Amino acid sequence: MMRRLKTSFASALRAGMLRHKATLTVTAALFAAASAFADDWSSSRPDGHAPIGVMGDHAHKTGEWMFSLRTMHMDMEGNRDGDSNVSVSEVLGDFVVAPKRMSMDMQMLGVMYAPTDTVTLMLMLPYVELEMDHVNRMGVEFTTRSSGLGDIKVSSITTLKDWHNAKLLMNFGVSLPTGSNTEEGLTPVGKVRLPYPMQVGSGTYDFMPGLTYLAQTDTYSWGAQGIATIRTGRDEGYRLGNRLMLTSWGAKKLSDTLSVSVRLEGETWGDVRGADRRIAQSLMPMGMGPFPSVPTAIPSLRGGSQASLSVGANYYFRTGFAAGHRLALEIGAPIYQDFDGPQLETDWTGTLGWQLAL
Ligand SMILES: [Cu+2]
Repeated sequence: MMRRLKTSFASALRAGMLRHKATLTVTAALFAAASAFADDWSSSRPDGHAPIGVMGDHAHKTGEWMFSLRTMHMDMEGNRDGDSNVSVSEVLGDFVVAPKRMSMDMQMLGVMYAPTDTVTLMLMLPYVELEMDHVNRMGVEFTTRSSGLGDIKVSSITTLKDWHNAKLLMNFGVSLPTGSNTEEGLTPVGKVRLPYPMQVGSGTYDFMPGLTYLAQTDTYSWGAQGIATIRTGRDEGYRLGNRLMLTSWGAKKLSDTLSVSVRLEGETWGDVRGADRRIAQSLMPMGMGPFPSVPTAIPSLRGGSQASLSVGANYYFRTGFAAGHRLALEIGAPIYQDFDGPQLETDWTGTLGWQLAL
């Protein structure tokens, strides 16, 4: 008996690479079949990460690191009060200066690390560039710009519940006041402290609690996330309004490397509390009476709500020199906007991202 076993073991060894290859193929086929039926939630597929506009959407396994870079662009043009458009001349009827257009660009470096299977830590380092075009009552057009390191966010993502094909995660983040909120810019009345939306940072410590839900089938995945931003204290005499964001998405896996997605996002945010005394709320043009300066400088004209729809694609490199790398793109536009206005309305947003887990 022993001899026969020994002989067959030896002949198995002698069979060498060919046999080994066959075994690997069978094992791989079994694994593929098992994963097709087991329905366990997996991040190793293109839609294993949410659309790139969503952050803190997934957890990692113990010891795993992930690095990401995102470039985000937002384009705003035209004013809106409530849910209807207002022209520049209507804005200039009530204010000395009217904003016409604004763009926001953000480059964001993200690092994730999982000390345990339950908890993933995340650090986000943004670099922000803002630009706003205006026109005043004299017809003079001018542009203000600000840029710099934004508010650094540290957060944790905790797995609360792990079903086979679904997960419930708890998000908790703190936004640190590393971004400047004392930016200045040149205007027709000289160098002034720029209004609230042109400041790079919030100025305050902000808490960001939230929940994320994820689910997958063989070819589809979907998820939902809600994150609140709760501002604390005041800086320069004010704090920005609190914010609530709810989003939900669905994705279809077209192949092992490519998935496409649609996402709905709703956001509501409050007015500025308090006021920065250096941001001029009124001006006296040509010796006339004080007039409100520009809508962006008025704390009670900052709140609003909006809903937007985005489409996206995730690409997950599985082989070759880029194996493990991810590229993703998402483009969105509002379907509803309602502001304590006038405020500039968003026309479109885009996010391009790269991710690598090690
Ligand atoms: Cu990650």
